[in-house]
Amino acid sequence: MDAKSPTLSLPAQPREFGFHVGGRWIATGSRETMVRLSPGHDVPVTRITLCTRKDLDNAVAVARKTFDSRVWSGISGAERATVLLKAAAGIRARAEELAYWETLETGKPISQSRAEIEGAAGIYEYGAGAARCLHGDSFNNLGDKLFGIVTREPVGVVGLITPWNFPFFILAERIPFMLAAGCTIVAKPSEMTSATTLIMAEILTDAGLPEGVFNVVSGTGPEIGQAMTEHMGIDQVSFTGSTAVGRHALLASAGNFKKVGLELGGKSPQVVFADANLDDAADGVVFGICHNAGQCCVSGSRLIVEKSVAAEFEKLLVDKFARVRIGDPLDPRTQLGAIVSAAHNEKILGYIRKGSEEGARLACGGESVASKAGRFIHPTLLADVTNHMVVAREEIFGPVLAMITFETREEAIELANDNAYGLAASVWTSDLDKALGTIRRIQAGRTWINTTITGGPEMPIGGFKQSGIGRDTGMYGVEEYMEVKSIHIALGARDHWVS
Ligand code: TXE
Repeated sequence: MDAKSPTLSLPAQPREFGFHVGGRWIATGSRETMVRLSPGHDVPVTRITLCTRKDLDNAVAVARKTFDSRVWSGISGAERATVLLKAAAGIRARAEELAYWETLETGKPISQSRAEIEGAAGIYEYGAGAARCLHGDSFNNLGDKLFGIVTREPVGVVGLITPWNFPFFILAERIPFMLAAGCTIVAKPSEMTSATTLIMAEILTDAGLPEGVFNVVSGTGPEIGQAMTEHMGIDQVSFTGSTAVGRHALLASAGNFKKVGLELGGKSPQVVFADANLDDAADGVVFGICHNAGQCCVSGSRLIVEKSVAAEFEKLLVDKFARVRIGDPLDPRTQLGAIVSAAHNEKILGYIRKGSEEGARLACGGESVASKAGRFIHPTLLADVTNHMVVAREEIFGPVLAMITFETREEAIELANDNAYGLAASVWTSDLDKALGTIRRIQAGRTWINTTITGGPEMPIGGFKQSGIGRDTGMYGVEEYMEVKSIHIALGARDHWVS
């Protein structure tokens, strides 16, 4: 594999970032830093500041003061929308820069980064619309002497903790909704992928967001992330990451009973019935496990296929997996990029070994791609898997598909639901009754019929069971960052209690 991109070159030296609080860059100074190596090239690409707890306290104080000043929460939805639309334009103007740094830090293909940046701009535009659509309820049925109004108010200061798999896109699935609601934010990106979150702070400032509304404190999870979940000055935490750390975040948030939104892991089923268009289904299943090298919370990692077509479907998958273009993430032709870190790479390969030990049959893949630099794993199909094997139960978070067969629809539903996670699911069939009848009984927050991993900001995301709490995006995503207040208004003369 050629490690050198035909179109984009690697940076001569790592780009240095300070951090961004109160609408301004703050220089690293004497703080420690962390250098990020590009997963596809093993070359230093960014240098990130490891902020201290004091930096976090300062950022929270700024966000609090800004919230209380009502400079953002007190203006109209129309004014908030103007800023969000300018932010979308700012993203588009810097799209190529954002895509470049996103690919360098994550190892994802540049074509994918470009599509995500464009998609993210659209989410800010949706957020602008949402800011103007917020409304409450009124109750005219409380009798002639009482009238009720229900309003929504921004929750306050939100702590936003994001992961490394979709640093910019996940940010876009949160920020516009928090801002539409009128909240102020302190964000902490994954220490592996902070660049585009920091750039976003600059874009928002340039778009006219008042200083102190959006603040970024870079640093590690155990230090800054943990401190955020514990922080008494934060009203709500939005955490996206592993289920283990999510549980930890929930417990740590109990200090001031802050609201907690969690989007966690998944082991999402792809249910393929014999009457599906098998070629389409195989293409969708391959995309669903290869997109972002299987490092998506909604990767379709458990294939549940009807036994009568299992052999034919397996052949289709093996053929398609072999044709997925693996390579330099900076090459626009690449479809499957690098694995985010050496430790994660080892974890994925360990799961593949575990599958073989448990009796799964390696139908294809199973090993690293020989390359001069970076780390890549061939798309892997583990066949003859049963639902109790570790490879069918745990989130592998790599291009590794576990194939399980079923004979009846009841069995398919049972297999799909027999897992601690409930983030996403797909069903493939040409029978609409069967499709809806099945999807209605699968415990998952984001589902698809005859497609996978697609959608738009209108549609809510989030999980059932151990995949999380709460919903992001859509109008549900704005409400997530608001408190509900009931206002009771007395009408007419009071009937006195004291006679
Ligand atoms: O996630 P972490 P990691 C899953 C996936 C992956 C595994 C581990 O299975 O293999 O998680 O990935 C911050 N308090 N997902 O280790 O540690 C951290 O700095 C508060 C699924 O990268 O959960 C980062 O910003 N925050 C997932 C964020 O949490 C803490 C996406 C996520 O990191 C913290 C990523 C702490 N104590 C991984 N410790 C998805 N749902 O898409 C760390 N963090």
